[in-house]
Amino acid sequence: MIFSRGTIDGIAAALAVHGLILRGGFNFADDEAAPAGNSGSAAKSALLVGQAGAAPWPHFQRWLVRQARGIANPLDTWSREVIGAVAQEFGARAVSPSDRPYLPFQQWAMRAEKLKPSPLGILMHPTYGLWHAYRGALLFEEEIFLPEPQEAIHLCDTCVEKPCMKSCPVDAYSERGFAHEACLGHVRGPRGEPCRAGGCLDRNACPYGTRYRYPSGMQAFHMAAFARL
Ligand code: B12
Ligand code: SF4
Ligand code: SF4
Repeated sequence: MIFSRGTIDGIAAALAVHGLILRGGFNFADDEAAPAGNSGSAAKSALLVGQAGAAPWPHFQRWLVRQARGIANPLDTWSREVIGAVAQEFGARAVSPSDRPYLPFQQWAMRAEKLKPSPLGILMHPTYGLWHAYRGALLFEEEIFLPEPQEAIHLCDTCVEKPCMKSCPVDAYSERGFAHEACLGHVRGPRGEPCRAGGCLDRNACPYGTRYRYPSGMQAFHMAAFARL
């Protein structure tokens, strides 16, 4: 397949039906250990698929009511299904952020959109703030031609107060990284209701991208998946 602007536009249109967007892409370097493409040969390029704000949430919810009750990892299953169908249509191999061994999605995202991590580990987007994520990637065995991503403003650099570092009751995020067990203990415990019901207090304290903030029901869903409530 020859990659043209039209192909990329076609992929974007097929994803938009599900509330998903293309999050940029890149070509693997010749000496890089790239994952396999469709035929099993090393992929030459990747397009990242993700979400800005809660856009896919209503699509996912409509799909979920048609599934058997208690389905495991429903958001991953939905993402694999819809991104897998787009991959098939365009001759790509779809991969997921939850595939094992983990693929370096955040490193890929830093290449594709020139984003940098916030103190929370979540990549900071100049428009969406902390309210965006990756749902998959399309791997191709051809190179793609995309304009070089523009340098993104890293909002954390000019954020003096850093409220995201001051709201967690157990100070789970610090310069030493994320204290996973301390967070889990609090979320599962008697005083964890605010995190369980409305999401991470540190993430919600960030003043940027608030227009894209996930609704509380969606945050509660992600928190339940994270803490296996
Ligand atoms: C394992 C994992 C975790 C582990 C981290 C354990 C650890 N110390 O590595 C735990 C369970 C703690 C975690 C939590 C969360 N995670 Co997480 N996680 C992953 C996952 C599946 C694999 C990470 C990995 O090892 N990759 C392999 C390495 C080689 O790739 P990498 O790009 O170099 O990975 C970087 C990250 O691991 C990062 N990192 C290290 N520790 C942590 C901790 C957190 C909280 C985050 C966000 C990143 C992070 O540093 C690495 C170096 O660049 C990725 C998806 C993926 N495939 O990358 C999501 C991912 C990083 N997580 C994500 C998110 C949003 C979260 C949460 C904030 C929300 C949620 N999902 O519930 C929570 C935090 C809980 C809270 N308090 O709200 C997003 C980040 C999106 C973004 N905008 O940047 C990702 C990309 C998933 C996605 N679908 O988009 N996560
Ligand atoms: S509160 Fe400030 S430092 Fe924290 S994520 Fe938001 S912009 Fe970055
Ligand atoms: S979810 Fe709650 S306990 Fe965990 S880091 Fe966020 S504020 Fe802290």
